Amino acid sequence: AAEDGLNAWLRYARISDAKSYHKRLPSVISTLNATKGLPVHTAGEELVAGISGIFGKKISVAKSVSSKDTTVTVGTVKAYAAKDAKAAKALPELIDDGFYLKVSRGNVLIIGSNERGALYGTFHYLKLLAQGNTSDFSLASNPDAPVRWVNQWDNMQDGGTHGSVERGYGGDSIFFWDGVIRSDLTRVSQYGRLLASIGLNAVIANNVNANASILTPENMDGLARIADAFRPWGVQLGVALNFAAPQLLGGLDSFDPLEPKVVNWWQGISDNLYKRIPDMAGYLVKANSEGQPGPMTYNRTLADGANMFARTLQPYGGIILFRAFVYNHQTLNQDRDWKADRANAAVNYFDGLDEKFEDNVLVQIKYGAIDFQVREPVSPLFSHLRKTGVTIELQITQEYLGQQAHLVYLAPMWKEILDFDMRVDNKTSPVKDIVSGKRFNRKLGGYAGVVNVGTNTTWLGAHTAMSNLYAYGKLAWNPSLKSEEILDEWTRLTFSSDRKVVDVLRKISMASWPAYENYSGNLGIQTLTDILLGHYGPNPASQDNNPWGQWTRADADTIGMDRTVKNGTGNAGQYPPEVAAMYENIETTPDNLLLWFHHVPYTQKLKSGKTVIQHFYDAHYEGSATAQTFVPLWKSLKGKIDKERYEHVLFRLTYQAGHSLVWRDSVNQFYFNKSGIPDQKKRVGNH
Ligand code: GCW
Repeated sequence: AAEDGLNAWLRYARISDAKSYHKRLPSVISTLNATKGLPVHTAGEELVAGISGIFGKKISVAKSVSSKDTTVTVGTVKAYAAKDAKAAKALPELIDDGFYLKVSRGNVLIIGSNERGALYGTFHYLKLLAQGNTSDFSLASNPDAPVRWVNQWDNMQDGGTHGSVERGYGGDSIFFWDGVIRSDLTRVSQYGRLLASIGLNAVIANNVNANASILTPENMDGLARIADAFRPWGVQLGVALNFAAPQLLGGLDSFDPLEPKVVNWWQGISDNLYKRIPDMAGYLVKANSEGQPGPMTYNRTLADGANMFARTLQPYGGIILFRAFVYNHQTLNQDRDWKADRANAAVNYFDGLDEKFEDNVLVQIKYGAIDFQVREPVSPLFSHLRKTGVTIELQITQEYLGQQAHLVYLAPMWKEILDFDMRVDNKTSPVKDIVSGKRFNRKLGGYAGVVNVGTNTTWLGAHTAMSNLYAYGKLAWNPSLKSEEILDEWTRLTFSSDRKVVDVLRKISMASWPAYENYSGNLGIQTLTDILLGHYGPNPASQDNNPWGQWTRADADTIGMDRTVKNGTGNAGQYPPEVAAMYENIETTPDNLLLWFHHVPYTQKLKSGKTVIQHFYDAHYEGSATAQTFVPLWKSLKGKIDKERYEHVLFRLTYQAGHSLVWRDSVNQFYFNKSGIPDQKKRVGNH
C-alpha cells in the first residue's frame, strides 16, 4: 500500500471491465530511435507498465511492426521525419517540450518536439487510459513557458540531523544524507517520473540557503548521479549556490563578483559541473537576504552578482534563476518608522537594474511581496522588469498554510495571482503573460515551485497535499486550466473515478482555501501564524514588534499596514497607475486586501456593511465551521477508497477540524482583548 502513495497519480490501477477495452487498445509499441536512459525509451517502458496495469493487457516494444498490428508509435519529430518526411511536415507546430498525440481506432501516434515532449505525450495518453478514455482524437499541446522548475529546500547537513528539508513536512531528504549525496537514489528516480508526468523539467535539489560544500569534488560526483537518475525522465538538475563559496570552500580571501580570481574560481566550478553533467539546467541563487552573503557585501549590485554566474554558464547554455526575495531582516524597525516596509524591498533593490542583466538571468519573484501568505497582492516587481526574464515562485509545501496537516488546495489561489491584470502601460497584462514572456516579448520565463518532498511514502506527508503538486505542474504548462478540472483529474487518477469520490474531493478541496483564509487571517492581514516558531498555529501577537516585517500594526483601536503613498509606506505606488489608484483608495481596495493596504479602526465598515472586527469574528466562525464539514464528507467515502489511505486522510481531516477551532478561538479572543469590542453574536469574549 506504500506503493499507492509513491505512485501518487500514476498508479495505473486496474479499471473495471478492463477486458472490454482490449480490442480498442494498440497491440504493439514502436519507439523511434530510442536510446536507453533517455525519455523516448522511458516512454516505451511506461506504456508497457501502464497498459498492463490499467487493462491487464500485455504489449511490448517491437523491433519491427507489421501493418496488421495496431501500434502506438512514440518518438521525436526528427525521428518521425526520417521515417516519413511527408507525414512529419503535416504535423501541427510544436515548440520545445510540446507534443502531438493522435488516437485513431487503436493506432496511436505520439510525437514530441524533443525526447521530453514524446514522454509528456505518452503520459498524457496514459492518463486518459487510466480514466477509461480510449476515444479517437488528436491534440497538439505546447507549454506556456519554457522554465517549469522545482526548487527543493534540502539541506546538505543540519547540525546533527542527517538530511533535513527546510520547511519540508514529508520526512528527510531523498537526495542527501550526512552531508553527501545518498547512495540509493531510487526515490529520486520515482520523483522524476512524477515530475515528468506533469510536465516539470528541472529540479534544484539543494536549499537556496545553500551550503558551499555542495561543490566539493565528491559532491559534484554525487550531483552527477542525481542527474543520471533524473535524465530518463527528461528532468534536468540545477544547483543552488552559496555566494561566499569562493571564500568558504575555495580558500580565497574574497567573494567580490568583480574580482578576476573570484570569477575564475566560479568558471572552474561551472566547467567542472558541466564536465560531469553536460545537460545541467543551471543555478539558483539567494543573495543578500536573511543573512545570506551576496554582492552588496562589496558594494556591487545584484546584477553584478547574477551576471558573474550567468557568464560562466553561457558556454554551456545554462541559465541562472536569481531570487528577488532580497530584504534585510535586521534593519526593519516598526516602532520608529511608519514608512518602513518589507514589501517595498524587492522593487527598491531591483529598480534601475532592468537593463543590466545578461540574457540568461531570470529574476525569480515570489508571488507576493512578503512571503507566501494566505493572501497577498501580486508582487509589484512583476511590472517593473521588462527587459529581464522572470520566474514566478510558488510554494507547494504549505509553510504558512497548514504544513500538510491542513488540506488546502492552492490552485484557486495561484490562479487568482496568475490571472491578475497588472495593467502595465494601461494595457492588459495578466501575470501569467508576464511570466511566460509573452507580455514583454521575452524568450525565457516561467515557473519555480518550492515542493519539498521527503522520504515519507506520501512524498509531502499527506496524500491530499499531492493535488497541489499536480496542479502546479498542470498550471505551469497551461495556466488557463480550471482549478476544478485539474482537481477532478487528479482525484480520478489518485483515488477513483467513482462520481461520489470525485464530488466529495471537489467539495472539500474547493472550500479549503477560503476556509483556511477565514480561520487563519482575513482581509489581507496575512496568515496570523507564529512568526518566530515554525510558522505553524495561531499567534497574532508574534507578527508585530520584531524586524521580520510581517506586521499588522494592531493596537487597541486600529489595525492594518498603511501602504498608501499619501500617508503610508508608499507600496501602493509601486504598482502601475491603474492598480496603484485602486489600492491607494480605501473605497476601491477589495475587502480581502483592505488591511494589507490600509490602517483603519476596527469599526471601519467593509463593502459588505460589516465592521472589520465583526468580519473577523464571523469569518473565523465560518471558516472553522466549513472545516468541520470535511470530516463527514470524507466519511461518506468509506469503502470506496482503500483502508490505508482512507484512514490516513481521515486522521488529518479530523485534526484539521479541531485545529481550526483553536485558530478561531485564539484569533478572535486576541482581537477581542485588544479592542474590547464585543461580538454582536455573543460568541467571543467573557460571557
Ligand atoms: O519565508 C522564508 C522561509 C525560509 C526560506 C525563505 C526563502 C529558504 O521561512 O525558510 O528559506 O523564506 O524563501 O528564502
